Amino acid sequence: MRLTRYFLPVLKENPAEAQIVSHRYMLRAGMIKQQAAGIYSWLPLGYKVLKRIEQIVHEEQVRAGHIPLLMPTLQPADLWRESGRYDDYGQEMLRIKDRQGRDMLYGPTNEEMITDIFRAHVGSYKDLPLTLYHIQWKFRDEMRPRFGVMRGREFLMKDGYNFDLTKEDALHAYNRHLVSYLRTYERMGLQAIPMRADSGPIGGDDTHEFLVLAETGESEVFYDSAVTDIRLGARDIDYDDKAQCQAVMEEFTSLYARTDETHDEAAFNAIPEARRKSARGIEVGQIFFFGTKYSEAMGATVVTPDGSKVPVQMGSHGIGVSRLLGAIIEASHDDKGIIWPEGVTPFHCGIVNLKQGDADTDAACEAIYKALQLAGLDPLYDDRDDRAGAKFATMDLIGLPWRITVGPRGLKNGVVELTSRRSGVSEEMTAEDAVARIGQIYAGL
Ligand code: P5A
Repeated sequence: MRLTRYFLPVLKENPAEAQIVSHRYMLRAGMIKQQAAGIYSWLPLGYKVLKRIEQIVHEEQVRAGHIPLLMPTLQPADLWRESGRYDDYGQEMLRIKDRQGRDMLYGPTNEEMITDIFRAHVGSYKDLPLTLYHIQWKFRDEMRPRFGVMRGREFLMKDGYNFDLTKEDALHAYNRHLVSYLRTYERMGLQAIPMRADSGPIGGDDTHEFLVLAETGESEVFYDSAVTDIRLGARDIDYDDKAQCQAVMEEFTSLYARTDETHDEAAFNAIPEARRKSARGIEVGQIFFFGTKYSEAMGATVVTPDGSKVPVQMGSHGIGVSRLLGAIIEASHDDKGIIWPEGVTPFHCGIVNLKQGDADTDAACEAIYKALQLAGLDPLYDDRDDRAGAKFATMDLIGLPWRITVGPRGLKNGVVELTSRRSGVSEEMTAEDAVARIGQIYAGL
């Protein structure tokens, strides 16, 4: 993309309404625009990152054997009357009447609807196990929408639902989700720690939240610092292998790590003092096992091998897709702007032309731009007729992890400059080498 043809409405001033750095940078970098409290338009740059995040979520869900589908945002109230949650959900639910006077709602989550789909089409243990998921907009009329996309009223969630014959199988689904989530967050350059939590209005006893440690996080958390040393990394996971998934779950959840709702002072004090940490965190996901809570209320049964009928065992699992943009920026920025991890960056590399209009410099930039595209990469070429300082400031703000700077002085010596946004280190090399290096960096992602 050439910057002169793109839509990147960068703000020079710090927006007064933004209290935390991710919100500030998302507004300044022209990624989002607020339309009402907690409701945002996703401008091209923000939309690009959102799509990158969505793609990673999809890939890791499919890898775990989960099946995508799409349910609507609007739901009939009657489904929620069946589960008993229509009245329980209270003011957070946006209630709507259609022209026939029928009660509708903008879905805050989809347990009821997926249970309805299941009961309409599945009746036998032979069709299990089954996990269906979608990535869809939700609406929760939050009391205090704030911090930009972090606590929105309209927000994008990946929500998945497992259906199993036995509790043991449903717990395997729980573990499978836990492992796939770890992998998902790591691909985004994030460490998200599973912590024992409270199940709130979703229900059930077993639940973990995934927390990214950050001072601006809304959750208070308590943990053994040893938990921050564990990584999933590139290990090979067989998602059908119950023992392996269980072992990974235990590895990640045996050390003390809890949100304030389930915090246990005595257990916490049993940790060696130097490892006892209390901090704040951003909740980027949550997994639940709730057994037959919805299937019993809504008559979602399956015939077992011995011919009897039992309510299906279920759990639900959510990732805060739009919130993740905020969480990634909170975890990865400096005083000049965002620093995107390679896995989610909106463009792979920026190209800065230090002397727009100079025939040689323009030609060198064009050649690099084309070579990067030929290598399957998506560069952003700053071809504006502007000062070098202004171009660098924009690149630093929007946070592309790599920048190639091209100027007449370097070209005289046959070199351009390759700069890492994260380390700030620049290296001179030929344009061909710079393109090859960028190619190598992204090859494994
Ligand atoms: C699990 C999937 C559920 O709703 N039902 C379907 C279960 N869980 S949850 O924890 O309530 O939400 C899942 C994730 O969605 C994100 N989230 C939000 N993101 C932005 N703004 C909000 N107001 C908001 N509320 C929830 C969180 O990341 C949460 O973990």
